[in-house]
Amino acid sequence: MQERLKELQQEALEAVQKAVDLKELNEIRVSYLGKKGPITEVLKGMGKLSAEERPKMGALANEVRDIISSGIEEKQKVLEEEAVQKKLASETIDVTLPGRPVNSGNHHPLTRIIEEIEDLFIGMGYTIAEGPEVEKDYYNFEALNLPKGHPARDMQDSFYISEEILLRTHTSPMQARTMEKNEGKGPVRIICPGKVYRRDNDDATHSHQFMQIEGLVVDENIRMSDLKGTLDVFAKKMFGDDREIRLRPSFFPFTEPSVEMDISCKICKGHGCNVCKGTGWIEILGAGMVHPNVLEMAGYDSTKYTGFAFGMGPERIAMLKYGVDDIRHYYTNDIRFLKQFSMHE
Ligand code: 2NL
Repeated sequence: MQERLKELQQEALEAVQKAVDLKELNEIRVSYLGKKGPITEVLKGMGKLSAEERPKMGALANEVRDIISSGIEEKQKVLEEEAVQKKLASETIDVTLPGRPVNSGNHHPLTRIIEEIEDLFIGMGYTIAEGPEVEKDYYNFEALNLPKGHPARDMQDSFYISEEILLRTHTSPMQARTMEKNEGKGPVRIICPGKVYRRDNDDATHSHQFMQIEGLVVDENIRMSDLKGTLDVFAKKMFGDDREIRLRPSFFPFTEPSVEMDISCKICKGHGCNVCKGTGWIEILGAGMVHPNVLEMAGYDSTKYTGFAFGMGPERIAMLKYGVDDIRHYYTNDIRFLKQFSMHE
């Protein structure tokens, strides 16, 4: 019996040594140390032994069991370590690989121009006023000195929702609303950016939906020279200190007098090129002194209060600043066009 136990110990330890993985090792554990294993089998024959030999044999059986058990445990540690090493080897990370680039977006060129203009005027004490794109005929036309039947209403063919409601054709209605809210008191200093709509066929220079940004100042003693100084600061900050401005007489129903502002052409320095069409000057915006009728309709005493206003198209400003040649680029969202503005942020 003693020999048989030693034999089993030898056999089991050899099998443990040969085990190649944890699964095989577990099978060995079950087959040698389990309830139906050979050691239990041997111990069943203990009844035939003398009382003297029985405890000795029991002790030996336990010893053999312990030896096999610790042999398995040791081998298990070795196999587990091997498994970890194997996994590490097959999953190595090359820390020198370059990272995957993150696809970052950027602001739309029109958003950038609008924010740049907003910041510039915020720096001069203006606040931003935004309002509805679906507007009452009253604020879009009537309050701006464009009564029903006025020829300028035909000039701006509009998208009407109903007889009295339309898509705004300019951002001026928001300025009329702000003046009305101020109940005849100054000062008003606002910038109104936003989408506007006109019934136009889209081409390189026309879009049925586009952006406008307007400014309005109303207070006592506001003069034409305030307008001119403001526009000069704007032109120099936006296009460069080396730019000159000039004002030409013009006409808008909501301003009197009305002007158009040009900036000197940087490309030919005033000598004439194809951007300025040989004139040396580039048209940038329209402006004027707020018409007394507009002030009165908004609740101001036009003998006491005066104001100036200006309006421009961010598409045109961005075209001049970035050299964009077709207004449709702004609205067709070709990623190759939009990506070109990412490095200027
Ligand atoms: C242009 C010209 C202009 C205004 C807009 C305005 C607004 C009120 C009162 C008086 Cl509430 N005027 N806005 C004045 C002159 C010109 O825009 O060429 N825009 C693209």
